[in-house]
Amino acid sequence: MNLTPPQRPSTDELRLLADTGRWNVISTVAASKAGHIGGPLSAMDLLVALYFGQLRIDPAQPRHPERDRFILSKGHNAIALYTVLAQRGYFPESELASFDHGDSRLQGHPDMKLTPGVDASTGSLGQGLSAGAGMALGAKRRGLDAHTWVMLGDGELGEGMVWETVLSAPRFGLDNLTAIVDVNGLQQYGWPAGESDRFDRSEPLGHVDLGAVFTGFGWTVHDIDGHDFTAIFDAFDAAEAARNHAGRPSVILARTAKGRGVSFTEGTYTWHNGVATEEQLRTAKAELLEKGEVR
Ligand SMILES: Cc1ncc(C[n+]2csc(CCOP(=O)(O)OP(=O)(O)O)c2C)c(N)n1
Ligand SMILES: [Mg+2]
Repeated sequence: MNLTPPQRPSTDELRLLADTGRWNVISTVAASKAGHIGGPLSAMDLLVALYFGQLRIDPAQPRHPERDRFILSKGHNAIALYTVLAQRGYFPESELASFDHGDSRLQGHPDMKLTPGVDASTGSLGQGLSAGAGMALGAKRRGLDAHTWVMLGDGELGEGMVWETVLSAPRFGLDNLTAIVDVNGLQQYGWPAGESDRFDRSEPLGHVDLGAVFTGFGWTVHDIDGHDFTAIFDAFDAAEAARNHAGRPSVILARTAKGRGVSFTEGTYTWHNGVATEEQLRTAKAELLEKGEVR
């Protein structure tokens, strides 16, 4: 392995990157007139921490065989991944303006054949963890030290295929696999409910003790605040230290707020996806870029 982990930026630098990333998400989606907001904003701190402080990658060699892999299993959050890839130097930030155009490399869901830095094509929820387990198993069989990270949504955990891998990854001893669940407490609709409101918007997994479930299947669980960079890196360090030692995969249950960082998007399902008005863009910009102090 000749790729090394990046020098971790300071917390202030990470916050600046994340807030800029959030602004890129909401402004890019507004310009392209379609796209997701809530999940990209909840996942942004985790993505910035991964790409700027964790992954052993080289943007100049996106297909380096020994690189760490990252799979955004909740592929509808593609714009969050694109903005962080651009910030990290995989392609120019100006290219974000082409998001979701027919001839763009930046499609509405990630396409590994189009976009430098994208390791798996996703968008049909539930599939990324299986692909990640395959990559992790392949790395073990080839004697590569690469680590595979997979991010899932909490609503996505309703997909049965996720659980096939939750069951099998410990059996294969995949301690080089880490799942990150963005537990933002909201999915797109929810459980079927009454006639007046067709959907129960409460937490998709509010009735499930996720930590106990993953532990029961043989995973090591880290339950953290997904907006606290210290907690994020503590969990990353523990998952990293497990590689080639623990004999079991790790999962990070990252407690986040959907729509994090913008007053009118935070904590509401209505901004799962959406296009901000000019006035909303002004508000978001003021809150993210012009607040004059670091949160
Ligand atoms: C197999 C499949 N079913 C349905 C959808 C449509 N869909 C896109 S996002 C979403 C909700 C996902 O919620 P969650 O996993 O919690 O994502 P987040 O809150 O992080 O955006 C749904 C149902 C899909 N992309 N794939
Ligand atoms: Mg969710």
